[in-house]
Formats: sequence, structure tokens, C-alpha cells
Amino acid sequence: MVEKIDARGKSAAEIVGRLRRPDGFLSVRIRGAARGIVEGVREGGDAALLDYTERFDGVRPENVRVPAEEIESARDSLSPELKDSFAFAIENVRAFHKRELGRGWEMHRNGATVGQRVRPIRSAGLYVPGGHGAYPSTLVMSAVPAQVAGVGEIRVCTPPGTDGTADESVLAVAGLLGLDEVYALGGAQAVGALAFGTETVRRVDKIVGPGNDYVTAAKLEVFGVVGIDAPQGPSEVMVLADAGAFPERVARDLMAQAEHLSGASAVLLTPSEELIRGVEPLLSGEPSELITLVRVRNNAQAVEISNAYAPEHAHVISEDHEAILQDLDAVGMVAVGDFSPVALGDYAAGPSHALPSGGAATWASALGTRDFVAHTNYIHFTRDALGEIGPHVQRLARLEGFENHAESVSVRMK
Ligand code: HSO
Ligand code: ZN
Repeated sequence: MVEKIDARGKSAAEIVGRLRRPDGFLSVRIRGAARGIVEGVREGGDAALLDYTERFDGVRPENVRVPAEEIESARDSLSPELKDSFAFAIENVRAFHKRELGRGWEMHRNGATVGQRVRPIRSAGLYVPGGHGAYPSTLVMSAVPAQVAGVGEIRVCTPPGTDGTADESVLAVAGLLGLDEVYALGGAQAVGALAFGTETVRRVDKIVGPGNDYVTAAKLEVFGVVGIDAPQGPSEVMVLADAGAFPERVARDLMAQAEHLSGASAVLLTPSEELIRGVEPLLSGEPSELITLVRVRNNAQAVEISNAYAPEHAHVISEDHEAILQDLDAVGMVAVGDFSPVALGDYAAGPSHALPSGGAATWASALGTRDFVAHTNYIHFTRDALGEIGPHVQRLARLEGFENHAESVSVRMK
């Protein structure tokens, strides 16, 4: 049953309160289980890794590292059409992230130079989820930004199927991208291996990519030992559409994100009762249970609700889209206009589909090159410039009681 809400007399906070939003990865039970598993891998290494894999995935792989020949043969068995489509997607995602890549800079003032160097992180672990369907596209969306940023070593973890090896299409994409370190490992145990290292899996500096609640909880448990990205939970979309939108298109947009299931949520915000009446009968099956149709007073209220909810995606279908965009703030990615279904971004438009969900869009951004770099700031002063800054530093250091700080300046000013 599709849920319907009349928001017209209600506040944005009230509506957001009624929208489902799973946050299982925060639960004490799941965090505790994830912690136990990552600690188990830390202490037990490969043997623990295999035990957990047997317990949770029902297989005990011969070797968790996928042999290079398997990656190559997966790539070679891809149909020419699929190869072409992946190449198209990879090219767009690469172009987008080349443009995004931050560069270092320097500022000069009277002999004082200050600046920032942007350096790639040395190694990254990319988690590619299994579960409902396979996600070769997710590998594109995290590996390409990492490659553009210049990450030295990339390791990929993806859960094994019942045959004990990684999904064929994920391997094929690894092959297309020239990635040769793929591990048939999933769940919290994969995160533990990437964070602490085992005999076969070398540790990484940062772990990124979407996963189920256990994967996300495990990432939060190892944060600090390694870097992580923002939590990426179930898919979310808010479609802000008005009377001019076509019901059959809007229905597909809602069903598209809802078909990820696993707690996904798709919300239509519209002032048009007619659009709701047109869309509702077109929603069916399991995804329809994850869809909410909300009647709003006007576009302004739709924006208010979206900003309060901070969805992973928003799709704006309205003649007024310029004005609506101006006011939309917390959202991972916005699709603008009738010809830009979110699915374009999911696969091939250019931006990464690894996006902050669960409200994290209030403080986080799409996965991008900035997730794979760190900044080193620097200062470089001449003797004259030291003369100008020196007395200030001495005074401030003495206020804090740090005589040696002050003297490290004085000895240079004599
Ligand atoms: N919509 C998902 C990404 C995805 N869609 C992968 C299809 N495959 C989360 O943004
Ligand atoms: Zn999707």
C-alpha cells in the first residue's frame, strides 16, 4: 500500500517525522556485532576471515584474493555492447572528476608564503555491495574518483556468491579499470581486513563505499584507525513535481529508487492532487510499499520539506525549476527537469552515485576526488617576514605560558 500524506496544514518537521528512514547501523546491537567481527579479524587474521565468510556467506573460499586470470576472463567475456556502455560511463565519470579535482595553492605577503599541497592518499579500500542485485556501477563510481585523485593502491572487496567467488560483472569492471586487487569478501569482516590487514589483505588508509548496516557499522567502528566516507544507507529520492509533470514518468522515478528495496524510500512532493491521482495506480509490487505521496501547499513547502529531510537525491520537475533549485540546499544530488531521471546519474552522467543518505547530506557530499586526497599546509617565511610576525607570536606564546615557543622566535630575530 502506497502511503499518502496531506502536508498542507503541517510543518516540515512533522512530515519528516512521518517518513521512514532506517538507521540500523547506529543500533547498539549491530554496532556491537560489527565491533566483535572487526576485532575478530584483527586478532585472527585470514583464519578468522574465512570463518566469518563461511558463517555469513555460506562459503569457504580457497583463497579470498581473486586470481588475476579470473578478472581478465570476466572482462573478456563481457559482451561488446556492455563493454561499450561501461566505457561510456567510465569516460563521463572520469571527465567529471578530473574537473572536480582540487589543486594546491599558495599565497604571498611581504616575504611570507603560506599554501596548501593536495596529495593523494596512498591506499584505499573500495567496498562494492552485493545483496539485492550486483553493483558493478558502484565500482565505477568509487574507483574512478580514486584513480583520478592518484591513489597509489586500490583494493576492492565485494561479497562472494554461493560459488565462493566475486560477482562476474564486478570483476569485469575491475578488469576494465585495470584494478587487479579484488577480494571476495563482504560484510564487517571485509572492513576489518581492510582496516587492520591480514596475511593476505594489506591494510588501507581509507575505506569507502556503500554497504549494508553491518558494513556501515563496521566502518564507524574502525574510524580513526582508517578514514571512512559518509554513511551511505538505503537509496532515497524526493521528487518535487508540479501539475505539468507526467504521471507515468514520475511513477517510474519513484519506483526506480524504491526498487533498491532494503529500506529505500521514494517520496513525491507535489501541490497537484491530479498528479497524485495519476501516479498512485501506477505503483505496484514490493517497491510501492516504500513510496510516499505527499500533497503540499505549494512548491515552497516542497522545498522546505526536502531541505528538512536532506535526501540523497532530489528530482525537480517544474517550469519553476530555477527558483526551486535556488532554495534547495541539503541534498546529495539534484536531477533537474523532465529529461534527467536520477537513473542517468546512477549509471553514467558523471557524478558519483555514492551519495550521503539518511540525512547526512546536511554535512556530507557525494563521494569524489576530495575523499581520496589529503591536504598538507605549509609556511615559508623570509627573515624580513619573520620580523613582522615575530613580536605577535612572542606575545601570544607568553600569554599561554609557552616560553620556548616565544624564544624559538627571539633567537632568530637577534
Ligand atoms: N541509486 C543508487 C545507486 C545505484 N542505482 C546503483 C543503480 N545501481 C544509490 O544512489
Ligand atoms: Zn539506483
